Amino acid sequence: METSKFFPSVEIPNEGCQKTLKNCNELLPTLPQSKAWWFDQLFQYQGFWIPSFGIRGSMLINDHFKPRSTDIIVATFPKCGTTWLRALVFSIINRNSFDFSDHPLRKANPQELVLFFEGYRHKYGSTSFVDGLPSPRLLSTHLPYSLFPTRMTDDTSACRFVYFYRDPKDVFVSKWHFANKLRPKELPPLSLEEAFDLFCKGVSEYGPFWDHGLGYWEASVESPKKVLFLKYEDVKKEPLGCVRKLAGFLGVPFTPEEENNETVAEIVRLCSFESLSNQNVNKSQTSSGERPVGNSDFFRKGEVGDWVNHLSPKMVEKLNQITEQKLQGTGFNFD
Ligand code: PAP
Repeated sequence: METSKFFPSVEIPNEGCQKTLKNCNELLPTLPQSKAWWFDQLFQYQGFWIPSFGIRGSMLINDHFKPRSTDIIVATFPKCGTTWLRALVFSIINRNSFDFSDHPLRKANPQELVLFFEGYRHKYGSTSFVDGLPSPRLLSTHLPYSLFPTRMTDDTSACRFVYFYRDPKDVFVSKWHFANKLRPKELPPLSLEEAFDLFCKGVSEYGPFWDHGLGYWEASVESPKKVLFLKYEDVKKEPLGCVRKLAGFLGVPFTPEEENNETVAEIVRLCSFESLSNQNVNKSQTSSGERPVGNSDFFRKGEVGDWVNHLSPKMVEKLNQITEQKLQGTGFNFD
C-alpha cells in the first residue's frame, strides 16, 4: 500500500470506481481542450474549464460519494482565499479540542487539515479514504456547485457549503503570480497580457470565474441554510462579525462565555495572514500534497486591492465591465 503525508493510504479502487475511472478516461479525449496556466491541460466540462483530476474527482463524487448530514464543504474559485477559509472553518469547528498556543494550525498547513475533496485519490480512484474520515468531515473544493450530485445539493441533504468570493481583479493577479511560480521551467513565463486574455475568456482553472461564483450565489439565495456566501473583502474588514456569522451557519454559535474569553478574537488572530504565513510550517517549500507546490506558495500578500500595482486602466475597465455584465440582474452586487 502506497502512503503519503497528505493521503495516508492508497488502495486499489473497487470495481465501481474503476468503472468510473474508465468512463472518465474515455470522456476526456472527446472534450474541448485548452492549455492550462500551469501543469495540466484544461478540459471544458459542463460549462467549466477543469483539469483532468478535477473531472475525475467530480465523477467519483457523483458516482460513489456517500454524503453525511454533518459534512462541511469549503468551496472557492482558486486564489479566492481557500487557505484562509480552511483555517477559519477548521478552527471554529475544533475550538474546544485544542489550545490556541499549541494549535494544529501552528504545525500543519490548512491543506492538511481540510482535505482537497476532488483531489482525493483521483489518481487511484479509491473513495474509502474520505469515507473513513470522522464526522464532521471538512472538505475543500474548487468544483462549481452544479458539478455536485443533487443528493448533496437538494433539500434532502443537510451537508453545508461555505463559499469565498473575491474581487476578480485580485483573483487574477494572485493566479498570475501563482502560475508563473509553478510553471515548469521548460515553459516560457506566462505574460500578464496572455493570462488576462485567458481569464477574461473564462479559460482558467475552474473558470469562468463569474459563472463559478454565480452558481454558489444563486444556491445561497435559494437555500441560505445550505450555502453561505462570504466575501474575502468583508472578512478582512469585519473579521469578528464574519467569524460569528460563519460559526452560526455551521451550527456552532459562540456562547456568551466564549465571547467573554475572547475565543472569537483568538480564532481571527490565529487565522490571519500575518499569523499563518509566519508559522514555520508555512514558511517552508515542503509540499503537503502530491503536487509540487510548497506550503509557502499559498501566502503572497494577502491584501485587498493589490491589483492597482499590476493592472493597466484598460485592463481594470475590461474586468469591471465583464463583472458588471455577468452579474447584471442576478441580485448580486460586488460592492
Ligand atoms: P488555492 O486556491 O490555490 O488554494 P488560495 O489560498 O485560495 O489558493 O489563495 C491564495 C491567496 O490567499 C493569496 O492571495 P494573494 O496572492 O493576493 O496574496 C494568499 O496570500 C491569500 N491568503 C492566504 N492565507 C491568507 C490569510 N490567512 N488571510 C488572507 N489572505 C490569505
